Amino acid sequence: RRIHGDVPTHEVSWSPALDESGKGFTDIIYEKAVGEGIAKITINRPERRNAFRPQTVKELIRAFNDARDDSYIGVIILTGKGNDAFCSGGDQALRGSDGYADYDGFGRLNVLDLQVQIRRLPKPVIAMVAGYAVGGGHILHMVCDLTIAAENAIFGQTGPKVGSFDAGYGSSIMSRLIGPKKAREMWFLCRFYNASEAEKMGLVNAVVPLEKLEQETVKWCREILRNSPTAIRVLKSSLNAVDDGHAGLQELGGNATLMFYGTDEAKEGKTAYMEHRKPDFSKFSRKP
Ligand code: S0N
Repeated sequence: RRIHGDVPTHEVSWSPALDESGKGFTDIIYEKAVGEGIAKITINRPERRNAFRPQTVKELIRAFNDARDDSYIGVIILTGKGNDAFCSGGDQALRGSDGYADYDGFGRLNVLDLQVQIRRLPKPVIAMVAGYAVGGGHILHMVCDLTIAAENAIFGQTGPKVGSFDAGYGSSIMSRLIGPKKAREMWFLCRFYNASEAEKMGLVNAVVPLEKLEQETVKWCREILRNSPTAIRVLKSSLNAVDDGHAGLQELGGNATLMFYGTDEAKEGKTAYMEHRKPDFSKFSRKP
């Protein structure tokens, strides 16, 4: 017996979205699918192969926060504008001696905050990759939960070529994904890998023709959306827990607390406090 029928294949219709500040975006496009729980965040700097500057990252953080807080949204797509690049990493033109500087002259590496945000976000994030995902852009796709790649996608690290490196998630998660030897190869040699090589390495979940990229990604979103949001939420945090150390356990533990609050046992504790009486936990079994 099939639990679900076929995944709907109708075309998705995107509508522009804002966050609670009501301010628009310059470096990204933020959209939500009409009538379904999908948000799409697009890095919109195609003339720079979607390289990010601090402003881009600030806007990405705002959009991801909004998608997290919107209880109607269950899956988030991260992508880049155009077919040439998902993201080419930090904007090298703005790189100074203390990170990347734009609007106020201070250097920043705020993409690291974005990486953590995506890992902790209690909803799946899918990287939809056409063209180059290189440098810090490659790391962004790796911290996403799933990656759907177009046949023209190219993956690689460039840091050691341009005098930079990501010794955080960019190294540890890569090693987990493709194994320690291959991770060393990717970082030490700075080779580029095509989509089918990336699929064999375990870097991506699926490779599809470029013209089917969004259709296929939306199909994966719809399949996820049919499943239990709480199960997905807890699974995401449990899949990350070991690698994310105390912060990973905190996320997983937070989910346990969240669910415990819904039980009569937890409610008895709160109610007793509010009623200025001793809690009576005697009716709750100590399960084996
Ligand atoms: C992506 C590549 C391979 C595309 O080649 P293609 O198709 O031949 O296009 P180009 O002609 O090279 O590029 C078109 C225009 O876009 C500009 N451009 C491309 N990438 C960037 C970029 N990253 N920064 C600024 N400009 C970029 C080109 O200059 C060109 O413009 P015009 O026509 O005006 O010259 C190819 O473009 C390429 O190799 N790009 C550079 C890739 C790269 O080295 N990226 C930086 C790697 N480092 C990081 O990302 C570190 C950032 C990071 O995540 C991080 C992590 C941990 C700790 C710190 C950091 C941190 O933020 O530093």
